[in-house]
Amino acid sequence: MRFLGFAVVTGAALLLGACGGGDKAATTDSAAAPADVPAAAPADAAPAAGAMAPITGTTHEVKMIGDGAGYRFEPANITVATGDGIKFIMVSGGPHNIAFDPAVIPAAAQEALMANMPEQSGELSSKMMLNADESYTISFAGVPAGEYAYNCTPHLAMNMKGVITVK
Ligand SMILES: [Cu+2]
Repeated sequence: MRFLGFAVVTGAALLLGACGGGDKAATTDSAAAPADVPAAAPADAAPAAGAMAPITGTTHEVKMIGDGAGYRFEPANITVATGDGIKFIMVSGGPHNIAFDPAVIPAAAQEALMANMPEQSGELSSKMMLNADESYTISFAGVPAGEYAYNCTPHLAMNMKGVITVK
């Protein structure tokens, strides 16, 4: 009876010992984790450079129209300052979208435009807009000065094109 009791106590002590060792290992792991955080932070911050740059200037409006006179952006040619935005408004004759041709947009501008175009349906292409008053706003903050030709993918053949000049 006494021997049995001793065995039980010893067994409990061993279990406690095992738990203590486990806790100690866990503590060591969590203590090591904070040391990894500073190293990981720059990697996490890097994608933020590709995050949308907010509009800091004027938001211009361009209407997207399809009627008896044809398919068009109005105005088709617009000049904005870096930091301005353009709100494209669906008026009639959709679906319309705003699509830049990656083949003719310089790399630095592509990167900025990609970051500043939410809900892309394709590379440098906005979502499709079918209903009147739907809109799509692109920020030109961080977009280098230059002339950027764009078109409406569904109506490219009908010459629905425009040029945005950023200066
Ligand atoms: Cu269109």
